[in-house]
Amino acid sequence: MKKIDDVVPLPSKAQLKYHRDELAAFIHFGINTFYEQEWGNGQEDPRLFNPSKLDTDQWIRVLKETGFKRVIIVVKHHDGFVLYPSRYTDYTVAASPWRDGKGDLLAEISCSATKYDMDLGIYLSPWDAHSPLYHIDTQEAYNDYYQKQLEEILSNPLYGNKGKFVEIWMDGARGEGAQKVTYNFEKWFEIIRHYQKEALIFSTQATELRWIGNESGRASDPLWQKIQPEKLSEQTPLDYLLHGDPKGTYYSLGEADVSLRSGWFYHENQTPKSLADLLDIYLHSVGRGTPLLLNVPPTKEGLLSEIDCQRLREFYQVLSELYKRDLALGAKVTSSSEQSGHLSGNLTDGRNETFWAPDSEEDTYVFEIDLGRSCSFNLVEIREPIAKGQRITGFVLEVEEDTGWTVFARGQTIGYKRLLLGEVVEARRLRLILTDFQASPLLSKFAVYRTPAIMERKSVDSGLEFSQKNIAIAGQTSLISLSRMDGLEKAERIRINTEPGTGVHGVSYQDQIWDVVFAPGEATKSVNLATIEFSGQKEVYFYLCAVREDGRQSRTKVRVQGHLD
Ligand code: FUL
Repeated sequence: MKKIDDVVPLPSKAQLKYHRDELAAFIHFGINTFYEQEWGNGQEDPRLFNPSKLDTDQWIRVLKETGFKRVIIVVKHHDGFVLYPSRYTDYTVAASPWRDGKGDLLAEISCSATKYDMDLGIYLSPWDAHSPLYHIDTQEAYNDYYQKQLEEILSNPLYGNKGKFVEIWMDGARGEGAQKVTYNFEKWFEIIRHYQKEALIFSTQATELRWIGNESGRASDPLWQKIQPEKLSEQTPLDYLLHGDPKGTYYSLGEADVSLRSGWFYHENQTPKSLADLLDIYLHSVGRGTPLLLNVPPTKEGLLSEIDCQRLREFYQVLSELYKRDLALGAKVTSSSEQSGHLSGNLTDGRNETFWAPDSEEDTYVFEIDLGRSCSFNLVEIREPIAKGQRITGFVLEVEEDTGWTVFARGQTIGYKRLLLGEVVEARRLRLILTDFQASPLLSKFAVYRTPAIMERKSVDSGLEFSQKNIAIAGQTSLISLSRMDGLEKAERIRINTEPGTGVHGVSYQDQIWDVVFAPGEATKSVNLATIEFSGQKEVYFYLCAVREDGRQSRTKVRVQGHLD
């Protein structure tokens, strides 16, 4: 058997584990929950924090039962309020009436995580609006304060899943008016590595995990799980985060984060995303080879709301159903080149560890997969053995229909796992052509599924169109109109709402929901969209989404340009 060279950079053991975990849950819960706001200013009264029915067992149990493999708890958001009684600040749960000031939420969730064996991570916001030390004149003392909190958490055996954390989340956000404190990342990272050697670090720097560049939970194609370390900073262009770098020298796993609801914190008037939306997010995150970090915010009472739990159960059920029957399992695969010990049959042997490798250097590699009978399907899963490095950068997938070979899907990167959803086709044979690769390609899996009906891609047109996209200048209110192209004869109520992109709710735009009622014959309605004044050159975006009574949807991206200072 020929030796198969690795293509560096390679994922670490912990990064590989996160690839395989696929699903992580975020929990935003804190003083903001009680103020029903997204960002606090650090002056919120801790006496309002009183989750009367708090039950972290419920949180973890539901998340475990619905397929999540790790949970990241926000221990401190930008307001500085801390969920455990810290020695280094009194702005904590100890100043609240909850459990008579004797509570420790981090200890409670750790206990639940240990009980259900759920991996745990923490979010500890580097920007702290409450701390009087958060000022450039006292930044050394501030860095020290943050470091002590890290140490306090990471060295305590009562915290984490059996004392262990798998992830430390250092958010990059900082308010417009906030001091430009320079963080001592090197020192902080050192502390993390000292106490929790295996924990992955998420930050704006070149650490194991990077932000995927949007808050809509969607990765891109191409998606490279590597970067050039010197290009990562607080100013990294979003596009770089979104795609990674084909010339990257450092393995950087993109994490696609999004909230189940429009806010990160729970708001009574918001509802969870539809099941169809969640599945679409899944296809664009996990289905592009990168983990999905889905936020499920508990209510003021301290429970995951029943409607959210229900949505998670539906999500889990559809995914379980989806993977139940691989139509290509055991299928005969022929390829233009294969190496003994790494034959193309490895693609359909149902095992992720075995893989195909070519025997010769070619410009393209072609595989033919024979399902043995004509099947109807609409989803194909392809994997590279990512432990040996990411390689493929162009492919075409075809199916043989009555009329001959037609393209089912095309793409650039494959990575850990690529899911390709097309319209339902009826075929016996599929053909995969690898057209571009950085090094001799390898493949570990090829599977074919017929998805549950809710995932079926229908080529229906929403019949809706937004006017004037890319309109807003920070602080302006803009009139946006929505036109309907069909169903004019009927009265119809259409819900329009804002959804996060890279713009943060309450910072660059207001969360808004409009229920516009079209009268019979009426084709166009307008709404007033408010953006918030923020300075800085950066452009951010969010979405406007319109949903018709019959479920058809249309989305438009709204770009917001900050004011020049
Ligand atoms: C952002 C924060 O500003 C949001 O509030 C939220 O925590 C999100 C996950 O990260 O940068």
